[in-house]
Amino acid sequence: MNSKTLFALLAIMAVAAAILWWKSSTLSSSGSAANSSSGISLSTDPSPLRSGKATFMIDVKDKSGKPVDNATVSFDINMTAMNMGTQRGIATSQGSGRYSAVGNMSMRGPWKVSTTVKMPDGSVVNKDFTVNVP
Ligand SMILES: [Cu+2]
Repeated sequence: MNSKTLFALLAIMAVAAAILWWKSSTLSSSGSAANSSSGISLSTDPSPLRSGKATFMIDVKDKSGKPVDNATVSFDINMTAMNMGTQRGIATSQGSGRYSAVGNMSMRGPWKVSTTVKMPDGSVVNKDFTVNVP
């Protein structure tokens, strides 16, 4: 195999890997990188989501990447395109910088999970996530 063929193969593999990675990342954050100096990330159980009850895990880190335990994490869950009623409250601290909230995904489609995190130093960080119920 000459080096041109090898390069073409490597390029194809890189594209395939990128597609797989894109397909496996079901969560997309709508917060821009510019306003996320502190880290707020979201994961779900089940993942991917299904219709019905779901647990949202919100992980909070400070600017140096350390988990933040004494934050107040408010959440608001609704569909992106219609008002499905109010599902909001304060997420429960689980330790290690993780906070959990339960939502009821009563309809398939795109949902928005808005989080507002009040850090122990009093600063407030907002971050919205879009999740899909297939
Ligand atoms: Cu709906």
